[in-house]
Amino acid sequence: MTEEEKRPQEVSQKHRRYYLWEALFIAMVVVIVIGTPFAIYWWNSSVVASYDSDRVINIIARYDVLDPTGRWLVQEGDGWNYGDITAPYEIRVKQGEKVTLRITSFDVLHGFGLEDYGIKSEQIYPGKVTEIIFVANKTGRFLFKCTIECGVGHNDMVGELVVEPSS
Ligand SMILES: [Cu+2]
Repeated sequence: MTEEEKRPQEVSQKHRRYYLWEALFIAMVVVIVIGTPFAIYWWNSSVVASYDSDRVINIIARYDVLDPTGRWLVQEGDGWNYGDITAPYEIRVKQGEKVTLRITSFDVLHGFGLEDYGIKSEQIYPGKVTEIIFVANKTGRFLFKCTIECGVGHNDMVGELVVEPSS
């Protein structure tokens, strides 16, 4: 076999190897893109199931630049529905319940302050869940606010904790 005859074969073999890597890479991307939401869903629901609180309430702090409005999206159970801007600004519990708030941010840094219960969170980051656990021992309506100057809609970020009598 002369050198001239060998060359085309080498080239096509190299190409085949290249396509194999490309196919592998595409398969990996597909697995990550499709698998990530499932993994997050599974992780969230397993975490919720493992709390020993009476109530587990998810809250998303969301600052909308276009409105511009700051919002608290209060979602009980295993929801993390970032787009649900009609979610109430209200946390409703019964007296004596042990409450776990799992707060995250949609966008920028926020803070959660519930003065009447002596609660002031650390900084709430997007993509990270900040937990606050307390026992709702006082009945009434208590305001909670954003404690970090997050933008023009910052002052709108006022919600209410409603603690109903247990009897
Ligand atoms: Cu704020």
